[in-house]
Amino acid sequence: MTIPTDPETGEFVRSPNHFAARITADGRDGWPVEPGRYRLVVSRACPWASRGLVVRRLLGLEEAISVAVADPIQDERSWRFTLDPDGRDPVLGIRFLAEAYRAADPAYDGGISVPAVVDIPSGKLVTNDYPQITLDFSTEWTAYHREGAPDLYPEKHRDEIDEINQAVYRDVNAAVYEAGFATKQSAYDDAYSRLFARLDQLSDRLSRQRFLVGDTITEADIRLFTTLVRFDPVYHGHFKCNRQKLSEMPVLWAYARDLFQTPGFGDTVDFDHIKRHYYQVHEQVNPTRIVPKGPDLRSWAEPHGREELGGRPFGDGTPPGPPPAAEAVPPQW
Ligand SMILES: N[C@@H](CCC(=O)N[C@@H](CS)C(=O)NCC(=O)O)C(=O)O
Repeated sequence: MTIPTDPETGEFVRSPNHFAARITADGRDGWPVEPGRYRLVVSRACPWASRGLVVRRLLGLEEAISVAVADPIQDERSWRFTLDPDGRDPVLGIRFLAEAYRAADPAYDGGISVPAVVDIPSGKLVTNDYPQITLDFSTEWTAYHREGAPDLYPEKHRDEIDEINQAVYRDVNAAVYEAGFATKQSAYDDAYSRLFARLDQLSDRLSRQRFLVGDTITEADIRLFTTLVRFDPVYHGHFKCNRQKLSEMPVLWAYARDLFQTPGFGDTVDFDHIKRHYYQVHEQVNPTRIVPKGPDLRSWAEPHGREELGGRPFGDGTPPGPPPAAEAVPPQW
């Protein structure tokens, strides 16, 4: 995979999300909420797609929105369904996610990214607009949420959640990539500085409260979690985000373990997919494509002690049950 960078500044150039239609309760974009109609295509390696996996689990949308898991290793045609029998997604019947992009727009020649939501009857991609996908799961699919589903985007906290999400996107979610893909020292230095300054600030905030906003789990925690869980296995080494490991930042490490041990979070994480994707796909960063054996993952199960800060993880709701058997990830250690 070629990593696009600006030759002048050495900065990573992120490709825009081209397909931004929304699936809504009123169907105003032509895509109404309808259980069984849409397939969420993910890679368990991808932090942006993994948000969707977590939100879908927490809200109990597994029956309403099915999921396709792509092979963590892309080839030159991008994401492929080589984990499935005959290398085809059993529901969409396609071998490459690119086929759904082309079905939606035959002239499209941009990046093929996950997460992607595909309309099963037509085989067309509806959206790859990942920031909106999870918010719409929370706000448009309410009729199909499980009983006891938490409110991950509560009205009274939306401004605060949006503000934190913006900072976390710029200085954490995206900054790790900008550090790792930089081709000039100054671009790397800038991303590294922003990342650790923001992590310090988040750590300070989370030393006083169990979750980022209010006293329950929200969309803001999910977006931070998917970067933190990849930190020691990938970003610390492969992306050179190495001032400290996550496991050397006590507050953030306990916060990440708290979420990991919450049903709906850790049970979506596949460290094998995560490590193989980053170390094998980014040949510019890791030309030998060797996948490191560490770190030892067993410490993710250690007590976190965050209950002392109070908080009600699911608010007035309840945790989800175990994942459907077909979606269970293998034991991680
Ligand atoms: N287009 C979005 C999608 C999220 C994303 O970057 N997904 C990655 C996997 S972690 C991907 O599918 N990359 C392939 C590509 O964009 O061609 C973005 O770049 O902001």
